[in-house]
Amino acid sequence: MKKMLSPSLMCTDFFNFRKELDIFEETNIDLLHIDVMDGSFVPNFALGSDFVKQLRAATKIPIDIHLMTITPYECMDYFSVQAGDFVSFHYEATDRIDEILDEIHRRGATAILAINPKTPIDVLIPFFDKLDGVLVMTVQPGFAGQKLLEGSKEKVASLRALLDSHGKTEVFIEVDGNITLPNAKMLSDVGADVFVLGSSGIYRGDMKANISTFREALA
Ligand code: S6P
Ligand code: MG
Repeated sequence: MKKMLSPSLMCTDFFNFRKELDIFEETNIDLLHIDVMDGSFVPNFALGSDFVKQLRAATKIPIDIHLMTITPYECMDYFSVQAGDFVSFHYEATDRIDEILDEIHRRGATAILAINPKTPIDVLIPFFDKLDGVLVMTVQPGFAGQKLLEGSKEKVASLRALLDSHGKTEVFIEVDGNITLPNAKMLSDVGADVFVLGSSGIYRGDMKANISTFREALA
């Protein structure tokens, strides 16, 4: 699969959001990463359903919704999950994983199971047949601006090997948290496909130039 860039809109300058969205359109950005935080699964609050509704009306760029909530099933209605969306939810947050994966697919969306830094990769095996992707958190979920956790590279490499050994070569790996240019290259080399770009990725300086640099480095 081609390498995809997914800017984390939680890191946006909301007073300049229209300009940033124009840049994403001009640079043909692949996805828009929406962090949904409920103050329970993570100790913070982030983007909501009204924002997503307006975003859908403003752009055709596909949405990459990252549900950091204890109610991922219910969120699918609130966020009108639909064909073309990428949707991730956390292994640690629910025991309705099979049901949620089925519902994401029923809606024509791409189903991604997310795992926290401390969650081992083998918990994913029972769900391999239903997964389109896995989101590997490379920081503790809840906040932007953290440092990449030790062991992230090894975790992505082992996950790629585990998926491949089960014949799941088409299941992609998304990485989220402190995806700087060097970290993106390092994780790409061991099998990451989708890169969430936040405060340490593209939201400093010239965003257009930053996006081109990532594209060239990951080509
Ligand atoms: C964290 C969230 C992420 C952040 C992103 C920010 O809980 O899921 O998507 O928004 O990691 O990027 P950075 O470069 O500040 O870590
Ligand atoms: Mg995220």
